[in-house]
Amino acid sequence: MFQKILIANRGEIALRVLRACKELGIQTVVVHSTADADAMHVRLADESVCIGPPPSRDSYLNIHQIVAACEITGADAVHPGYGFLSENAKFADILAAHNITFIGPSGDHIRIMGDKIEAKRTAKRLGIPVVPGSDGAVTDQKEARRIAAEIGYPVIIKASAGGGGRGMKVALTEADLEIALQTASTEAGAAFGDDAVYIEKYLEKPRHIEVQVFGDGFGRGVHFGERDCSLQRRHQKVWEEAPSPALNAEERARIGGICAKAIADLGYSGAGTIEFLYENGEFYFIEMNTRLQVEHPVTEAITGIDLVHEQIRVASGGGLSVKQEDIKFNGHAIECRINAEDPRTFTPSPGTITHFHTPGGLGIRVDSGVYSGYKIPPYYDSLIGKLIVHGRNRVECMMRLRRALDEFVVDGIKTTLPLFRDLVGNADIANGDYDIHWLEKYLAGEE
Ligand code: MV4
Repeated sequence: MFQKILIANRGEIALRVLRACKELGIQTVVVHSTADADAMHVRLADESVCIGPPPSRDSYLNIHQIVAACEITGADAVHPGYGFLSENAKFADILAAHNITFIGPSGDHIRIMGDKIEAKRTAKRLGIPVVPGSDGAVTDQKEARRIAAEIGYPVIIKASAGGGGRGMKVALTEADLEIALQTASTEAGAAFGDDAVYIEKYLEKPRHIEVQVFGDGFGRGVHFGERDCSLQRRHQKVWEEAPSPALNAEERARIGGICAKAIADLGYSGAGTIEFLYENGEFYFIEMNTRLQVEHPVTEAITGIDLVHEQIRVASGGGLSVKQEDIKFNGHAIECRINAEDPRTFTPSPGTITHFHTPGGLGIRVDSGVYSGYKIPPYYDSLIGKLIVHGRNRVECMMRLRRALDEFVVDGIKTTLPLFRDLVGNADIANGDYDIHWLEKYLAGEE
């Protein structure tokens, strides 16, 4: 097991990882920018190293500073959290070259999944169902027309170097195809330095369902069920839940089994998320994330398993603490992302939190790095905390969520709490009846 882990992140996830390290008896080092000297995780860590000024590229993305901090403090592993360097293959390779363990998959696995064409090809080879479309990059208009005619309109053009909603264009008919292909490719070249694009059948009303997987690094793979993350705004998740209100146990076991086997065959190590669009009872792979995700606590709530413990165990060569048959699903969990933003316009609202009171009681978890008197710096994303609620079933979970939202107090800044108080009283949400477009329509006043 590791002696000392360096946490290369900030905010609630840095605290989340720090807690796991403490429980495992592992020493902690945090790196932080000058803007985060007052952060909770900096206070709670055994050691801290200031690695630069507020802009991320000069601090949380500065690989050389982070490697230097490892060497100065004698850290034997790095946990990257999510965002920042968590899916940076070069970072994983550089740490390996310095005999420091990256708590995550190999640089090669990160690289494969970062290239969306390669990821899709790999998924298909491993027996994961994918969205019908081109087999690889599409360059000329004639080929594009042939593929689109074959799969049928509407189609979507996606950048291979994109992901997470960046660099996509929809063509409703052949009349839109030429411009969609041209602009998608040009924009991808400008944004990512890679103009490769591919074509898929455009699914009009899917849900976003993702499967939590783990590889143990010894050729075994397991799944921890799915999360439904359909409630998004501009590709930012707002509300996530597990299990998905749309799936039954049979569908869960089937798609979970496919994903676990794929992870085993890939020889993957650590936590991963396989993302699907789900429509008319069918799953269609879109992307794989090679990190721990923001919404991992809903999976922890329904399985009772600490996923950060598992990441650390796997990275240290100790394997997973559970086999597939030990992973049991219990009840229902919902996560609300509390952002320092206007609840209607989503304009960031940094500043001082004058009063912070979190809800408690059975089934309530709050993951947050903020406190009364804390000043939110304007340089980073606006997530200030996550409310995760668990119940024996979805109805009980929603009852508890409504009560917990009533108790939650954040004064001094605007937050997205009022949005959740609206959502928890909405009939479609109560019925679990929503797709990936529901939230944007609701915010536009159409639902
Ligand atoms: C799609 C799609 C419809 N059809 N692919 C957006 C983020 C990126 N991960 C994939 N995305 C989509 N891919 C096909 N073939 C619709 C979306 C999409 C979306 C997906 C998940 C959650 C919210 C979304 C909002 C708009 C579009």
